[in-house]
Amino acid sequence: MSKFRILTAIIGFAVLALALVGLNFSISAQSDNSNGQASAHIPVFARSDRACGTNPGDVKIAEMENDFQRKLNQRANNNGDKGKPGSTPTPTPTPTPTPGPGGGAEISVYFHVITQGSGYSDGNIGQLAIDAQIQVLNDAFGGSSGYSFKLAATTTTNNSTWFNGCYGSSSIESQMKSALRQGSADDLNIYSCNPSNGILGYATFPSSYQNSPNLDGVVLLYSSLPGGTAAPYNEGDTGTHEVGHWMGLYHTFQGGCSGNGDYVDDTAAERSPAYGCPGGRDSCTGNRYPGLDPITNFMDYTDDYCMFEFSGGQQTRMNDFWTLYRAGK
Ligand SMILES: [Ca+2]
Ligand SMILES: [Ca+2]
Ligand SMILES: [Ca+2]
Ligand SMILES: [Zn+2]
Repeated sequence: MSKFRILTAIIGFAVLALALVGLNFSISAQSDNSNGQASAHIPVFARSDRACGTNPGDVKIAEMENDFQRKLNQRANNNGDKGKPGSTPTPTPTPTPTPGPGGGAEISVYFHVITQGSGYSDGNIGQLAIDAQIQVLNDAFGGSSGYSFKLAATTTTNNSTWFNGCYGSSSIESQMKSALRQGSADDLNIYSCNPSNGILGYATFPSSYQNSPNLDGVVLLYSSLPGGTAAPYNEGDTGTHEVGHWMGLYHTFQGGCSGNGDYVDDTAAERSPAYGCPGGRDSCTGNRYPGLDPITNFMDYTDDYCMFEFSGGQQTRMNDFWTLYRAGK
């Protein structure tokens, strides 16, 4: 390519980017009432709006990873070092790279629909959307991951406090989940409602179950389910993403370009969330950070159509968390 063509391409890209920013701004500015809907509960998402409420801080992550390593080491000691002379029960600092045994299971899903009335924008999403969400989970976690999801029960609760307060108030969250949660550590409880602050969903991590079993599960914006009104986040992959957290995964941009990132080796480091579907994005560069950003990964913030995969390392991590924290528990 000549210098002139490169320059032209750069200018073209800059113009396009500015146009997109402008578009974004106008959508955000009008999002309250420009879609002709009387209800304020139908969100219109600008491209930069995906927000997940599952954001553990460094201290929490260190706690979870320490606990995870302790359990991995315990398992390694039980399996490999039994009776070996000189083997010591104290945990070694080296992580065990062996993939988790087993992995894969049929997971019972308890789906809790929270409403504030009978209309769609009141959260009354209908059975078809729930069935479609289960199918999306099966497509995402089936195959080589080997997890399938089966709807065990659906509950519907008309409670506007729970519907609008299902995120951001620990007392409302606790009240709602304590009243509705079913099953044990290996059962998935999903709540559909209207989390505030543009949050599309949030989840609890496997290690949280032991101390807070009642809070275990996934909360989803009702309109993020397949066919919902939260475009471009309405193909059910908010559900996939949050169940990914529930299975032990962090965001692909966790930790940015430094440290352990998302604690998965085969997902390229990523400085910040990717929105839309920015092909070719490379936010951590140089020899230490080979590979383009994992924008097609379910654990990034891209549009639903753009995210379609978990990496092999993520599958291994999910298997380890499944067997150590959830299976049969
Ligand atoms: Ca990584
Ligand atoms: Ca890179
Ligand atoms: Ca997708
Ligand atoms: Zn998330």
